[in-house]
Amino acid sequence: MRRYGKHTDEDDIRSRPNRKGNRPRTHIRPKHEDAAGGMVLTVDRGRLTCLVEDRIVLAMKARELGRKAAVVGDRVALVGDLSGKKDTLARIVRIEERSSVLRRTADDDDPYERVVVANADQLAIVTALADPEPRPRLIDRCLVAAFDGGLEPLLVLTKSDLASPDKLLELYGDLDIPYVVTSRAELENGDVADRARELLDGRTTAFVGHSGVGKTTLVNALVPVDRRRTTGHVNAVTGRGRHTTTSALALPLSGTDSWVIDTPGVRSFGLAHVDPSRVIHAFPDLEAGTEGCPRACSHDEPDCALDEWVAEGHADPARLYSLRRLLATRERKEGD
Ligand SMILES: Nc1nc2c(ncn2[C@@H]2O[C@H](COP(=O)(O)OP(=O)(O)OP(=O)(O)O)[C@@H](O)[C@H]2O)c(=O)[nH]1
Ligand SMILES: [Mg+2]
Ligand SMILES: [Zn+2]
Repeated sequence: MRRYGKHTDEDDIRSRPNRKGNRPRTHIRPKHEDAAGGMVLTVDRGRLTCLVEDRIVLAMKARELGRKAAVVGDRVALVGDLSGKKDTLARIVRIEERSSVLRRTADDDDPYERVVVANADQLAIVTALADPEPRPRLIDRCLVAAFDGGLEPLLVLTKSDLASPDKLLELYGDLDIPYVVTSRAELENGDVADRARELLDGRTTAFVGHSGVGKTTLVNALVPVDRRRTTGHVNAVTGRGRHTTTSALALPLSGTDSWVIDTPGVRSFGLAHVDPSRVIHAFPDLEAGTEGCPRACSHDEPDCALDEWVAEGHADPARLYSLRRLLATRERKEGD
């Protein structure tokens, strides 16, 4: 598995620090043994906000990192002014190996792969039960990205004050994927925060989903008041959010060793980087049924054992439809 994307958000940003007064360049690069460790909290146009010990330090990528981009959640090594004082800028000289990588492409045929978040343990796939309408296909895509990137999935179904979770839970409730259902009232009286904390405790959780599903609202209910971010409104006509959140941000949960990472809403979750043979892992209810498949089965051919598996009632036909649709969109786009 390729651990780093070739193309990243930062590729087009060529940092040109003020050359004047710089030390002459040598061919022997220092190893930066004295560099301090930090964590990237957010990235804004080439400026990375990092947590170094208990200080917030603004930094930029050192030229020696080349095209490699640091993303939210990355553990990095920094040199330079680490005081965190106003108008100081440190340099990131190393990106440490990542324990997980959440990647996506804008579309299935888009080679421009971006790393959304690094080192998260858990992917909270946030879906509103209404306003905007739930779209299981996005859930399936996020599940694929989670399994592929080494994150454990968590389903978060929001706005249960507007619609019942029953239909979605029929599809996803038995998959051994933990889930939480939230509502406006429970967000406000703190119940959600208590229940969610158990699932978030000691881990780093990235929240993803369509715009307007309530990612930021939920994250705000979890973090201390002074850390809260702006939330948006869902357009009454289109039923879509307004993409209120524009950048990913890592926030600590108080009193625990846990982080939540709020991310901007996505329209789609392209999976061009995922090998088709790995897609089935995100469908644990179907994976068991592939034992009877011919070798290298595409799962969309006459001898595929999944039709029988579903006919025998082992899995919901909608799940097989979703798997095939996902595989088909990927294949068609890859073929041309
Ligand atoms: N009725 C209801 N509304 C909610 C709930 N949770 C969030 N909302 C509302 O949904 C709207 C969008 O919430 P946000 O938290 O900004 O959504 P988001 O997922 O962060 O959206 P982006 O930042 O655009 O990706 C706001 O008006 C929230 O008040 C809920 O449980 N019930
Ligand atoms: Mg938001
Ligand atoms: Zn098959």
